[in-house]
Amino acid sequence: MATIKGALIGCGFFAINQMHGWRDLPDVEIVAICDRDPERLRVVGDQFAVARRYASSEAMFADGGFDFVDIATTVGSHRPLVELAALHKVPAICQKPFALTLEDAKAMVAAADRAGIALMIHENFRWQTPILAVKAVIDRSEIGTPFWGRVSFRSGFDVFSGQPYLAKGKRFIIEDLGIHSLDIARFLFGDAGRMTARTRRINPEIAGEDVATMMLDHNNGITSIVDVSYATRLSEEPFPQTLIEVDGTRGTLRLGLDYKLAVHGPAGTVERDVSPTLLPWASRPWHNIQESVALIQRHWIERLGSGREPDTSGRDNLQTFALVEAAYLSAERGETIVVGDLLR
Ligand code: NAD
Ligand code: 89V
Repeated sequence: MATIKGALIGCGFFAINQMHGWRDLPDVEIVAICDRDPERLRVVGDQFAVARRYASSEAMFADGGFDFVDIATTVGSHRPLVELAALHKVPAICQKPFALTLEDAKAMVAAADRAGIALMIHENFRWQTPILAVKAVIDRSEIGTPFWGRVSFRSGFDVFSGQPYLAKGKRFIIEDLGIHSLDIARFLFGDAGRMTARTRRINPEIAGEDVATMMLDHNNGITSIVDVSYATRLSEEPFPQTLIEVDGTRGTLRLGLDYKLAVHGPAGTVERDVSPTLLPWASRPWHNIQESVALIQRHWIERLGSGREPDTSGRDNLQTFALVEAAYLSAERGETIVVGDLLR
């Protein structure tokens, strides 16, 4: 198989994981990188031996020579960079959050469609091994038909030390982390038509909300709670584990701490360890997220080859992003929001 050549824009905190993931994939090579910060360009270029280095994304696209671009910058640059990729007809992966606004996200999907390029959002949490294990239990009907679910991420981890920009935005936990949890809720329970949310800011040193409780009415009748907090001090710090509860007509499942999955069905209770693999370049406690990066990248390469739309395409992620917008609107107005109204 011929080598698939990629380029990466944004050589910051999280891009290191993406570069490791790409390096592990046979037949994929990152041939060019771009960052407006020369130090980040040097660090990542040297670590991964990438010779072509650019301060300007326009210059990198003008030189070309790659089959896809991986956009790993923070949200403010996502729309212009996806539009630039579309202009050059280069398939693009864009980190979450998709965009600053739902209008931007819709414009990005339209630009990709017009250019005829694939657009995938790097929404990796649904690719985590424990989440895939939960999905498999539901799909095998081991607990019957789900009627209620909870997707929960509660932590006191100092996320701001690695990602200082998260302390500064007017929006914080729903946009940055809740977006993953909402996508998991969609992945497990289907699209949701109505959203009711409440938010709080507990940490006085940050600008945005750090606690959110969201209730989703899924189109198939399931009710779910998605709750996220970075203000929860527990005796055992669970970061970055997502805990899941699902009640079905014939049983229940509980994804608990330390990746323990308990399935209680008609024949009794079975407990399994669904821990993620610790990849050679990964480090605890991030290994769950890091493995999911490798898995979503493999998915991208497979879909690029087959021409089929990726599972977390831009089009798919509009639904997740609409839930984010709906949650903020609901919390602000104290009302339930009809999600479909935002997508029109
Ligand atoms: P960061 O600030 O550490 O890195 C971003 C880099 O992009 C910086 O080096 C910056 O100089 C560069 N950059 C920004 N705009 C640019 C432009 N227009 N052209 C060239 N370079 C540009 O940020 P981060 O923490 O690595 O986060 C990046 C993205 O990854 C964010 O959207 C964040 O939400 C996301 N993220 C995702 C996960 C996940 O699990 N999916 C985890 C962490 C972060
Ligand atoms: O996935 C993310 O975007 C990260 C983290 C998991 C730490 O919230 O910001």
